Amino acid sequence: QSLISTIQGKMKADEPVEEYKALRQLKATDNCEVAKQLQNRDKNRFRNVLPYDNTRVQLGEDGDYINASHVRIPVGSDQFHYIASQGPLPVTAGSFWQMVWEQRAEVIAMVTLDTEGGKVKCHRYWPDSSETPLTFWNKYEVSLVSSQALEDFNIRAFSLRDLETGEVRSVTHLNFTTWPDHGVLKFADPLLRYTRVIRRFHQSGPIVVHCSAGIGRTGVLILVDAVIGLVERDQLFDIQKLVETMREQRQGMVQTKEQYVFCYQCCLEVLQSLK
Ligand code: PTR
Ligand code: PTR
Repeated sequence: QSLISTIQGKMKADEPVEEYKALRQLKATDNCEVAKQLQNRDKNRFRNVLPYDNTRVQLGEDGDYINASHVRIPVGSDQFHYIASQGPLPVTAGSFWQMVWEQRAEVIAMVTLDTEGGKVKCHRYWPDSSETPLTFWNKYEVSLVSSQALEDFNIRAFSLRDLETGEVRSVTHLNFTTWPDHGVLKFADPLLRYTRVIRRFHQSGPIVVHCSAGIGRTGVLILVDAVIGLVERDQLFDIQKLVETMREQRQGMVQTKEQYVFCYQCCLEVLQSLK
């Protein structure tokens, strides 16, 4: 209750805007050397959105490169574990499925369309028909099991098979379809419904979240999901601190001022819905 009035007071006084400005002053906490190596350059969708060396997701025994970062939010002595990733490129789709496999992710939350306004935002790294599985590197086979289109998001069930060992796992793909990049949603409600579905499918392992660059919309979604988790565990939270924690692990998380204010709106609605 007091958290609700604190948040309402801050929003009335336009404090989130000031907080966001302060967040922009944060210094980089690490280098992005691996992301900049010559052999990895083409694996980045944007030259200016790179993972830190320390928190990047490492692939295989050699620690191969993908533009994705571990984002851990401390919760008491425990933590929520997310992976924030760029939208796969044609050359990184195999690495993406390798990451999903190795990290034992059960849920992929995709918060972009593959094309927006005629521009490709993300490579379609999944099969559209159950008759045509996709295979990457003769190692990972992805088959569509079922798909369901809802108003603001699509739910797809995939089976992911390691062709070398024959082991099969289920992966749920939740694609939010009504959120343009750099933009915000008018209402929090569709996103809150979406996070509820994420929580229904997620049992263990990191939740893989990606948009196009993997910082703006991805940042908002992780923040809102973490806040719901914190509230459910009766923990207090501070939005500015949370974004700071996220930005220490991946640069630019919650990219714009409007997205930051939208986080406040979502958190307020989460708290109010509990009353
Ligand atoms: N949706 C989550 C919840 O159950 O509250 C929040 C959460 C996210 C919890 C990640 C745990 C997470 O990571 P792990 O599965 O690694 O503990
Ligand atoms: N070069 C682009 C820019 O700075 O605008 C990179 C970029 C693109 C950053 C999209 C964020 C973007 O949004 P999102 O992380 O939500 O895909």
